[in-house]
Amino acid sequence: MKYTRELEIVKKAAIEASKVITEYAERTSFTVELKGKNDLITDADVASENKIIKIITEAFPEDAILAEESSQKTELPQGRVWIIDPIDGTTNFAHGFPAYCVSIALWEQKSPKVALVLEVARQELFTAVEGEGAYLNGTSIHVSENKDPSASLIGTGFPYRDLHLVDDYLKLFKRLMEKTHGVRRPGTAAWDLCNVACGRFEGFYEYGLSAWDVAAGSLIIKEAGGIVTDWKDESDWLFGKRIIAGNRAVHSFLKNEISECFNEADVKNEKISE
Ligand code: 2AM
Ligand code: CA
Repeated sequence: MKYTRELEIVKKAAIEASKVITEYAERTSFTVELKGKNDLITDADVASENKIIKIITEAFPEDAILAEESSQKTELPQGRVWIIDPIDGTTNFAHGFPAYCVSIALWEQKSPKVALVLEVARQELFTAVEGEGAYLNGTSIHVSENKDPSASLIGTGFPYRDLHLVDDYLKLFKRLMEKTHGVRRPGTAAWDLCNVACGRFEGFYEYGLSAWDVAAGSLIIKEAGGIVTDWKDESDWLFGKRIIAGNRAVHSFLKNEISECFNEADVKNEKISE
């Protein structure tokens, strides 16, 4: 198996970070600050990120880091890059709502090679290595085989910063309420993607997400047999700020529904701001 040591180190980093996050959650004495509009950061995010970066850089000192709370964020550094979200679902964490993750991916030569998402409250550990399948707590997982959109459960995230597409988003939301078993909004994109990977959701879509929210979950879905694209059905999902994921049939259904509800320019390249 390739990347054995990387997987071992990333598991160690995530488990240590999860202990840090749980200590803060149990103390309930963390500070909450605003980085921007509706954009929270707690001292647990910073402590988790410091712990992960320390463990990864000690093991792989040559590798670059792209981490939510401490890096320059608009493009990937050269070479091997660890893409880190120390808490995905900070708003949930800050309110004591139990759905928040550590998300870490190793990016190399244009794609993620190793991925880990640890949902801290449930201790669900999702892992994948390119070409080696996807696992939940060590058991192999696969996307749902249900091809029927009308019997599917769909995950999404609500827009929270750049709200200029909200009317179209709500149009899509209404159509999906009518056409599927339902729509869920857990509030942590990394875990949403893993819920597609293990077959709980048939599909997922969102706009406005950042690279560290989606890097790991996307490899986990692909290794579980699913599809991940941007809204143009192309591969710019890491920095493109628009993502669709699912089994093949429901991915295609969501792609068509999105093109029915959003202008072509918004599907393609209209800017979505930070
Ligand atoms: P974060 O907790 O790492 O910021 C939910 O739709 C997704 O969007 C989460 O992955 C969350 O990641 C991201 N997000 C960023 N800012 C957000 C906010 N203010 N409210 C909700 N989600 C936010
Ligand atoms: Ca985060």
